[in-house]
Amino acid sequence: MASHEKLSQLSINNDARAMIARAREEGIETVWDRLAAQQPQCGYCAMGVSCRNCSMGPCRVDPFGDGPQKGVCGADADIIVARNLGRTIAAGASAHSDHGRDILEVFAELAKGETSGYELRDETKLRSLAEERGIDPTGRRPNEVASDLAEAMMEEFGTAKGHLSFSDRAPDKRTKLWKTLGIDPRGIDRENVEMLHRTHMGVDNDYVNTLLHGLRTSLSDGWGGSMVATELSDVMFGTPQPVASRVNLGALKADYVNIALHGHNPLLSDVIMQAAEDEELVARARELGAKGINLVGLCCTGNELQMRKGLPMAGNHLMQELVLLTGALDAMVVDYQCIMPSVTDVAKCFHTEVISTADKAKFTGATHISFDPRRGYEIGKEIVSHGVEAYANRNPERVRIPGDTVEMMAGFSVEAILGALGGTPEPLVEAIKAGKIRGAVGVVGCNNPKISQDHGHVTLTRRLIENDILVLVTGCSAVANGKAGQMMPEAAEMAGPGLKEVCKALGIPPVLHMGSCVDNTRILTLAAALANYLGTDISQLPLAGAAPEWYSEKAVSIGAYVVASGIYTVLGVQPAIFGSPNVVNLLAAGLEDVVGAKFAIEADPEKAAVMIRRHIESKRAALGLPHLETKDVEAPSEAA
Ligand code: BF8
Ligand code: SF4
Repeated sequence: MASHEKLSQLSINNDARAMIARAREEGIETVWDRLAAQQPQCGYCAMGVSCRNCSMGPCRVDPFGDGPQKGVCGADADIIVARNLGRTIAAGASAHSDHGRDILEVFAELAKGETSGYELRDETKLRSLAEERGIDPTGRRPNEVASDLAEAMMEEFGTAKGHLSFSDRAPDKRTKLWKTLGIDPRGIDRENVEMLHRTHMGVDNDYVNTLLHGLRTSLSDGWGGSMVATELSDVMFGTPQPVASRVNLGALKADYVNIALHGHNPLLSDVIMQAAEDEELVARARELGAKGINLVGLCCTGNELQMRKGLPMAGNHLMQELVLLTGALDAMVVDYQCIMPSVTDVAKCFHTEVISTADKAKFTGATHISFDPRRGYEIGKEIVSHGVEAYANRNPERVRIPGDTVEMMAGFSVEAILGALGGTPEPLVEAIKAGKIRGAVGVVGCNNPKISQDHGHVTLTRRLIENDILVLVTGCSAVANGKAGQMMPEAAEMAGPGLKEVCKALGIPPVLHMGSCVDNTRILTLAAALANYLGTDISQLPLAGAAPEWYSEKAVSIGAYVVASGIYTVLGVQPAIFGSPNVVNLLAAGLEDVVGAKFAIEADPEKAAVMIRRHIESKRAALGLPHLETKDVEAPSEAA
């Protein structure tokens, strides 16, 4: 059952390869072994034509026409594929939006003075968010403003208001289009619940109608739940500013207590960072023979802390088992999302304690310490103390930390980017008009063991910057690009001449870290600001999105809201839609006429780069800007 592929086929990173080799030596199972054991994966499921929405089923439709063409209820491939995709979007949007609600609830309690370990760190942003919702902050105390803001935001989760205020950030042309199409999101929870309703047997039996609601559901994430998460996290934990950081398993230190913060929500991890500086805890670590306490990040909780505090990152999604294999991790603290159930199994092979913290995300084999914002700091200390005590059980002979860290820069919030440009989008717009920067692309999303780890992110990003395209990264893509050394100001040398000149003038890298996956909303906000500045729609700008190694339902929701917002998006992994040619045609072609953007699917990042460059040049041409002809874009990249 073990995977016998060459290490070089599994990851492009040396430290990952070293730890996969160790897992093989010691007979410890990892994600790659389990992927091999699952082969061949179900072809019906891969094409999206299996359904178990009711107990007349489960059913499957034969995409090649020999077997049944309809489920027991009569649903055909179009209906089944659309329903499955709709549910996938709803699951992803729900994950993001429930994260947003968790932040909002603590924000509301903070406003009432009922929390420990939290502050309103960005009062400027608090005031501007209040004003955006028509709440006048003049002469009022910050916590009163926060209280009103919390209440106004809570209304947008349900149906009380019927409109999401953040969607007003989008250009008028876009919001009018959403209304005309009937996909203007009305409430964050509402759209998700309605998707579950529509996909119950015998409700929405028109695949186009179901998919349009899929777009509306995703918009309730991008311009709703995720945006609430990003903006309130900034108010509570600080709006990111450029900060130096590091990445790789080398972020672990052999002579320190090492604690990894894994998951997505900064609510607890932020107080843990405060607690790790507690003198008593540091003294106890020294008493046990450690030099101190070292925290490292994984996945998006790590990104949140790296963006605001420069926390070093141990790695992205596919590093979560491998970080345990160093034998140097004393505790892995998890909140929720993207945490493989297998981490407790791997941890058992070492001394590492896995500590779960969210009551909605428990793990068999983990120690559960329930998070309570009223005792945030105290709980943070309790968790760090577990890590410190676990250090006593570490076997130094089993410690293997491969390689060193790579330097990277993080912290590019919209405020930081516009700040670097002198407070207005004008210099960026001028650089785009002049062709120094040809366009901008969000390269985002996960790792997926079906693709050599980080190959998609790093190759695509490299080809884009070489061709003067600014790249904005979030989530696991940011970590991948950091490891590849593409996120330091010096990486400007890898960029084409125009982008290099702009990056050098501003002292920024050609690949900008904009945060965690909920922070993809920063990309929406920036795109909207550019479009509004030019008095045009987002779909007319030379922009694109890409998710070269996506795996999660959240990534599907992100892809859908990016396209519904008018941005062409290329996926590197096939979604489960190929059992319905009609659905494929709608998503990869027809949507262009509906929302002004569409999906493309291309597994080879070299080809994806060419597709994106062509798209950007065509948008430039339509705007009357200097552009390249398609044949010039066909040419292989000079630096390749
Ligand atoms: O939210 S990029 S693997 S860690 S889903 Fe998960 Fe994908 Fe990473 Fe962050 Ni986003
Ligand atoms: Fe089968 Fe229809 Fe039930 Fe799905 S909803 S399991 S296709 S009968």
